Amino acid sequence: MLNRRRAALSGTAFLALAAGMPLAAFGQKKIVLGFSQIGAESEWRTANTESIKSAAKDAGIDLKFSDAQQKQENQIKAIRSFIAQKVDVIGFSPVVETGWEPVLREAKAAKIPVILTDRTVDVKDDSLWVTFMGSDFLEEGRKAGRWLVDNVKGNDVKIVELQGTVGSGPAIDRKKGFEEIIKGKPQFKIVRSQTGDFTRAKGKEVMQAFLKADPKIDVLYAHNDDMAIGAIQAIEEAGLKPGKDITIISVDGVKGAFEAMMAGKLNVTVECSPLLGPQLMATVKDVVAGKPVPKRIVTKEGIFPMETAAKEFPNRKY
Ligand code: GYE
Repeated sequence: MLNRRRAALSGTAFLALAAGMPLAAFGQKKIVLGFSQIGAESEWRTANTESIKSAAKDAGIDLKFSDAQQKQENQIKAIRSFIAQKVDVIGFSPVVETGWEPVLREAKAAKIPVILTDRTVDVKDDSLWVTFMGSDFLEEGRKAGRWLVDNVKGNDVKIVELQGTVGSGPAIDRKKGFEEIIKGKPQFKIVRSQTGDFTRAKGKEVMQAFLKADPKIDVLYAHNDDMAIGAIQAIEEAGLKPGKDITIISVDGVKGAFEAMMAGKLNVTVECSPLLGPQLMATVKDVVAGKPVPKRIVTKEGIFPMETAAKEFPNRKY
């Protein structure tokens, strides 16, 4: 019996079996995951990349990682190269929602399963991807809106909005969720709204322009913490007090936001966890093993007002 099995196995595999060890521990072919990341635009993204890289290592998965520098064309190129390399699974975080059909069809034709993390795609045929894991951005927008309604009083509240990357899932849904809550409450008005591309530099630049156009601003709603932090600089440079003269609401919950809250410069952040790595690796293994996986895996998250920042800060992992 042993001899027959030995004939069918490689030398190291036979040794592994004989020693009672799992094959994978003895250099059996590792799962190869090609992952196309959006870029390094924010603290959130940096934490997300770190989570994916360290989880791949811990899970013994061979990760081919590619940074698209916020460009869809680079992501499409990366995915095509993963297909050419015949990776086992492709994972990616789509920078924008539309325009993915052709490349996803190529992956399907090559029988390579695709896992979406963080952001989703807008395609008609949902057999083009296996699962989407990440946050509920619409709900994050609603949480931001509810905090506003509960905490900011007045009958003429002027709001400026810093949107995320144009066409991205979180920018579309964080706007929609927020608007849904203030709809029918005429005291809340979004007077200006522009993209800051999820970066500090752009957040600062656009906030400067907002202040120049009309400094009478009561509230800033920023689709992420980095833009809020950039805007805080612009507000201070304009001689105003962020967190007091202008109430600031943002999303993500990165350490930089907690520091700003502890300094009294940011009023609230809605949590959005970037720590998707371990869940991604577990799902990659399930997909390769042919196990069924849920079509949607939603990240659980909360909301942190300024008053809770100092207590919560030591617990923050990103
Ligand atoms: O909020 C922002 C990042 O897609 C949830 O992208 C992510 C967003 C996050 O650049 O900071």
